[in-house]
Amino acid sequence: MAVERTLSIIKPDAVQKNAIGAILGRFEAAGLRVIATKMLYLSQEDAGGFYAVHKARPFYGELCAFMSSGPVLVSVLEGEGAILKNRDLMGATNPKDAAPGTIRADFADSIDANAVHGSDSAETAAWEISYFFSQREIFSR
Ligand code: IDP
Repeated sequence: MAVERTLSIIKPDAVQKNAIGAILGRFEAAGLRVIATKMLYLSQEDAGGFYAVHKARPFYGELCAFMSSGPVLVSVLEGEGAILKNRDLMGATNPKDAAPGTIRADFADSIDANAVHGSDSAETAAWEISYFFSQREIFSR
């Protein structure tokens, strides 16, 4: 399997719950490596630009407001099949549908406050990583 990079965001609800370490620990235990990370307080504009793909969706305003409601931890994860592996660790978007043992099943409260974001394709991952990180901030092995 190819070594990939993916963007992870620990959302404001999970940061508020003091779950940063627990969530990063799950990535590491699954063989993913944190090769860049930083804590940010997104503005509505930062969140809106990041989620521009969802602009036409009815929940866009709510999503941007939530993502700028408190600090987040953005990270780049690297490893074999990192994109799908991270999505598997996260679980379904709605925590009610998330499989037991996934991050969203264990830490998320609702479909909007759902603890984590993870890129959904290689193309998206490259764009999302460049949205938050410069090359000098990424430390691959
Ligand atoms: P994903 O985060 O599992 O990839 P997407 O469909 O890409 O899910 O949606 C992006 C984010 O938008 C979700 O993580 C969730 O926070 C929010 N979202 C998606 N659908 C709804 C909804 O129906 N109501 C409120 N928020 C939603």
